Amino acid sequence: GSAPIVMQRNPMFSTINADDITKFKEILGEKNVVQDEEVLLAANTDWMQKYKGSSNLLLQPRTTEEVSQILKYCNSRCLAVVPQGGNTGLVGGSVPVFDEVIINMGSMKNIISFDKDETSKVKAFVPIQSGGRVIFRKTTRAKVIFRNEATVPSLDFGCFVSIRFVMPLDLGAKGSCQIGGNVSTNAGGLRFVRYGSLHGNVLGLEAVLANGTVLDMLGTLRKDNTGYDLKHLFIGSEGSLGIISKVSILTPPKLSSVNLAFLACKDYVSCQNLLLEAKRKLGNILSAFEFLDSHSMDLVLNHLEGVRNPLPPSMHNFYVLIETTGSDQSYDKEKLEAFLLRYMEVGLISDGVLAQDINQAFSFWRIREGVPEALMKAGAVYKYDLSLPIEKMYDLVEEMRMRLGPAAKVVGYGHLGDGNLHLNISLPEYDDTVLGQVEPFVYEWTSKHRGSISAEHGLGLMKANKIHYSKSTESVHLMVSIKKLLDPNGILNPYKVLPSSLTS
Ligand code: FAD
Ligand code: 2HG
Ligand code: ZN
Repeated sequence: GSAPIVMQRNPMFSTINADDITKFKEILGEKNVVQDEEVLLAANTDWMQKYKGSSNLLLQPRTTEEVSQILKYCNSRCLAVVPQGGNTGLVGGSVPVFDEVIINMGSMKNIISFDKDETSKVKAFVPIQSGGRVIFRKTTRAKVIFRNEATVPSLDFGCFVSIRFVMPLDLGAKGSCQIGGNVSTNAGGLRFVRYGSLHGNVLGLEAVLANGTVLDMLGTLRKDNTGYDLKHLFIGSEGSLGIISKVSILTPPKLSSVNLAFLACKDYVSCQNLLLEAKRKLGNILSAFEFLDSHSMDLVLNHLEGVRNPLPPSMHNFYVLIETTGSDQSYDKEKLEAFLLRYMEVGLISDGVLAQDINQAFSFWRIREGVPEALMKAGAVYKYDLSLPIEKMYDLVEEMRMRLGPAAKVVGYGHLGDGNLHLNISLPEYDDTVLGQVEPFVYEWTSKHRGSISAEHGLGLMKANKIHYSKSTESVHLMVSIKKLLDPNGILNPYKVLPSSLTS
């Protein structure tokens, strides 16, 4: 069963009628106004199969102009909408709560242009990625170097946009998620430790406001201090302020030398110290530092086919993936090997292997990236995506394990290099008694340690009413004012991000 959501539909919103359908068909053409039950069932259900809406209508715009016309009409009729990308979000933000119109962005996937300047920083208007492949259409501008279909990112180390450049973002959902969804959630992912936040990597964007106004903020400059930098409002606003229709993003050069180590550590303190040393000793070649506990490893081994632990069976409590990316294969490899040897000698590393080829590297990544999928297959799951001081992070996992006893599997993994813990509680089925033991404890604990209750997934529906654990009353009120200014009828992704009591 799914988790029940006790909430009232906002009666201010209209319901779809035949005239609306006619109007949408006029704007989009017959086939992009979707009422097919099977398609709607999938689009109403989130990736975890936990949140389910009951929308009867999905719209597929192909251009900014179409998005603008749809929103203008919905706003005039007070029809609520939910923008949807790849529907891989983990906080119930990408599916309707009631009968909101689903605006699916999957058809907007063109690369508009691709430039490289002398310093070889590359700016690209990147499309929306979809369906397991990045589809690159030929475009009109001369500098475009992509052909129709470029690399399949899920088979490679990173999320490559071409032979020569990489996306500064990589995450387990790369086969399905879309750039628009990534930017709307300000996704973090596996290379954050190297490339940093999308707030730094997104150079510009175009957004369509609730009333249909198109905001062109599609700059490609690195520096631009002319007034308030409005694009940042849309990065991470989870579809509540506007629909992102275009993005320009930095794509750093793809470096030829990538090395990946899969390591075991006896305790959390060793992982933590290893991170400090890695930042110091590997410096700028460090491109990922991820961890998982043995409970996460067990889940992956039990629920995913073809996955095996590359290290001989032993009582390892933690696993760490360290990736380096640089430009000199022999130098980088030597550097990493020397690092591993040294920290094995002093006991921070108990065992480890270095990937010998791309297939092996892929199989190591599969273990880490497979944890969410294994958890989903294991049954019901409560997910907490927390930023915490690194030295305190795993205490929470242990306290939670003690608190819940053997009835629940409590697992901890995540982006250790960024202080981002993924605390997951796995149960055969959803259980309100267990949930009552977990919440508000987990939020209070996080707040007490001045952490964030959403490091990278957003607030969505799950945590809209929990924002005060991480943000001051004054900040929340300013957010509500901004929401009301940009979307006075509240049609954009209602019930999400901000507490409903303040927005409706
Ligand atoms: P959706 O899920 O469709 O939407 C997410 C939110 O953005 C919704 O609120 C939606 O309304 C809004 N939205 C979507 N498109 C637009 C648009 N064009 N304009 C305005 N609003 C829009 N997240 C991380 O941060 N790091 C990870 O490492 C990571 N790993 C993941 C691994 C797996 C296996 C899965 C299933 C998810 C993972 N996620 C991760 C969460 C999720 O993939 C990201 O949040 C992703 O960025 C969502 O993109 P999407 O296209 O699927 O968006
Ligand atoms: C990851 O890093 C994702 O694997 C998902 O952000 C985290 O499932 C989760 O809690
Ligand atoms: Zn993550």
